[in-house]
Amino acid sequence: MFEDWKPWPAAEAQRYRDKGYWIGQTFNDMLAHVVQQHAQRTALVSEHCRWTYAQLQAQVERYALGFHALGIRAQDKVVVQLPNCAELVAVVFALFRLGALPVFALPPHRQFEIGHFCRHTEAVAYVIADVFAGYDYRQLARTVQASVSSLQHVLVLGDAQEFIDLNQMAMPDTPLPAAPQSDALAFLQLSGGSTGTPKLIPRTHDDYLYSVLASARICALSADSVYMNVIPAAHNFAMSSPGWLGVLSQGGTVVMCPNPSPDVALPWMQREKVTMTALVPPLVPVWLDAMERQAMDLPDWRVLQVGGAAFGYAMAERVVHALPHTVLQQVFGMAEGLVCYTRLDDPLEVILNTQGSPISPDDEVRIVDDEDRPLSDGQAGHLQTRGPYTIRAYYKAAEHNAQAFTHDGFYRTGDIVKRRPDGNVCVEGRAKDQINRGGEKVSAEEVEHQLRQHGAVLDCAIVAMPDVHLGEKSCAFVVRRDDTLRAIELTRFLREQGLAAYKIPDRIEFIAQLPKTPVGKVSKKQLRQAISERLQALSQ
Ligand code: OOB
Repeated sequence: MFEDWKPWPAAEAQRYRDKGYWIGQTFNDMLAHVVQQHAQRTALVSEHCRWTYAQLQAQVERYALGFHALGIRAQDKVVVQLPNCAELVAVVFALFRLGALPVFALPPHRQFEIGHFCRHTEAVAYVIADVFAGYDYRQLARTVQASVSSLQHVLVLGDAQEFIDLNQMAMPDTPLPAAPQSDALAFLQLSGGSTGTPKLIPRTHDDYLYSVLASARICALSADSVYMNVIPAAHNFAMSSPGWLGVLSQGGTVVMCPNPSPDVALPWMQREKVTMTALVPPLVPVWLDAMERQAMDLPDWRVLQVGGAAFGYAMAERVVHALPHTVLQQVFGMAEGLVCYTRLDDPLEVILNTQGSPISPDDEVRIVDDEDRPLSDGQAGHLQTRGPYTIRAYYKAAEHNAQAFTHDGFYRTGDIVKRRPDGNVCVEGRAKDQINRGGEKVSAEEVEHQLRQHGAVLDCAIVAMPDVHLGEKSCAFVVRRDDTLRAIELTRFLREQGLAAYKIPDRIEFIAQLPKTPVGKVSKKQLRQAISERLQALSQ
């Protein structure tokens, strides 16, 4: 059974315990501790509520009793797809309390992704909001439930229609079973992916709590911290780097903002006296422009984190000038584990030029050439990593695991980096077959596979193309069976397959045949060059 499987070899796990990284506590212990210390402080603010720690705990207990009464048990999987709101936090802690595993979906995911998560994990329940950003998730739940036999319950925040109202669950007075142990799996996180189907990342209480508490220290969080969550709360950056879990671990306040647009988010920053927030690179100029237009001053704002995708020197410099009282912190991380931060007291040169250094002294960073031979500092190569919070395998993906991890347990990140003699890492590029649309990751193979399902597509290849706003967008090169096939027909087809909108190619180029490398593989390098040149010619 997979559930008995331990993500780290026993000897390594013992080493991480002996070194004091894994402290034998769960997120339930963390919450109990912080509630005891800070019961009356504000834990969460969101569109419709403002909860103290005591109120958060009461909400967690209600949800845990309700889920238990429905029959949700330890190790059951529950797909959670909620916008940024206080209830998301309460649902997650309630599942932790039962030892059930949240499977974190993002709001843009549609039936292709949600169906896959539910089937792959044999999820018993699916938690959604009724409508968010104009989209009715109940319709999605109907489609998914009709095709996934394990899915017994759909829980809705808001108007539940025929489903269960999350806030009206029956709560019989039966005692809850024992809470899980710290070495148990806590949840399944989503991988950005470079394969045909999205992979799931199994994280334990021990390893994740370590990364959260160490991140909280690095970011100097305290009970006075007010962190605003504008990027999706289910993403690893927002959850744990140090994210809402880090802030809650210290008794601070988490402000759940449902929309990252400056029209919505900046007034929230002002009203709630936010001290820290995390953005993906494309949001940075949009926020700075809006602040300049409105001559807005945010005197409480101490730290701005930027990560998830490449953040250029020029924009980093603009931040430093535009926000003289705010420290910029670059963050380079991955849901599989390793997170690097520039430190708050680093020299400006480090903050502007690097993506920082790892959380843990025991994060092993190895930079190798194409043949896995180690390179020295200053040389750019493939980043491989192993450590106290980096997984050793994906969830139920034996075949893929054999390629994604080295025989000695290092994760092949797919990133091209170099390490400076001072230990800071600079991200130079990417070797994995992925497009990073300003932090949203698209697996080329996954979308190519879907495109090939169309009868008029003979072959296709998807590559990244440069984009001023997002850094990268996706371009699909398609060899068509006949000339009548139009790009719009292909994008409509992908949408009908239930693919999340951010995965739909931003551009489709028809081509007579795909260029090949000498060994006969599709040359994505040539395709990337072709589309960059074409875009450059068009812009002249
Ligand atoms: C974060 O996590 P994921 O799992 O969505 O994506 C990980 C990948 C990295 O392997 C790298 O390719 C890219 O996103 N990335 C960056 C970056 N931060 C992430 N590329 C260039 N510069 C950066 N600063 O994206 C994530 C998880 C935790 C904290 C922060 C980001």
